[in-house]
Amino acid sequence: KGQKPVALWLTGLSGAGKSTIANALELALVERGRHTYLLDGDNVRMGLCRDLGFSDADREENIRRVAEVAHLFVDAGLIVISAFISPFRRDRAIAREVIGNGAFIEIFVDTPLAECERRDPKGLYGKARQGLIKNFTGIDSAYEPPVDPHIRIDTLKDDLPTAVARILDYLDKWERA
Ligand code: GGZ
Repeated sequence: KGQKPVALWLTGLSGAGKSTIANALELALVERGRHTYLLDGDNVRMGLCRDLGFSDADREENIRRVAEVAHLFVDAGLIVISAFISPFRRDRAIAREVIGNGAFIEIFVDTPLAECERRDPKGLYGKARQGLIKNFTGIDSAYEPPVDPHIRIDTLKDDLPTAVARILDYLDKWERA
C-alpha cells in the first residue's frame, strides 16, 4: 500500500502564515514516512517563474505553471504542498482542473488583512502603503477568498500545531475515503 498522491493547495494573503504552515506540514508528513515536495515562492519565483512579476497576468501565469508542476509531481506519486497567494478564484479553479479534481485539497490560510499588516514580517505592507511596492495583494491588488475551501485555518484561533493537526486529520480521512 502506497501513499495517495495529492496537492495540498494553500492560499492566503502575504504574511498569512502559508509558508510557516507548509513547512511544518511537510516535516510532519515526512516524519510519517510520506514522500513530499513543497512548492513555494522561494523555489519557484527564483527559477521557473523568474520572468514573472505581480501584475494580474503574471500571477495568473505563475499559478498556471505551479499547477502544471504540481500535476507532474502528483503524477510521480508525491504529496505536493503548494504555498502561493494564488489570489484569483479562477486561477485556483484552473489549478484544480489541471491537477485533477480528485487530487486537489484547497486550504484557506485565513488571516485578516489587518493582522497580516500588523505582523508585517518583511515590512512589505509598510512599503506598499507608502507606494514603494505597487500591485500589493490586499492593498492595491485583489485577494478573492475561497468560497468553499476543503479546510479553513483561522490563524487568530489556531496555533501552528493545531493548524497542522487539522490538515493531517483531513488528509487521513481523505486517504481512507
Ligand atoms: C504580493 C508580493 C508582491 C506583491 C512581492 N504582492 O510574504 P512574502 O512576500 O514572502 O510572499 C509574497 C510573495 C507572493 O508571491 P506568490 O508567488 O505567492 O504570489 S501569487 O500567487 O500572487 O503569484 C511577498 C512577495 O512575493 N511579494 N511583491 N506585489 N506579494
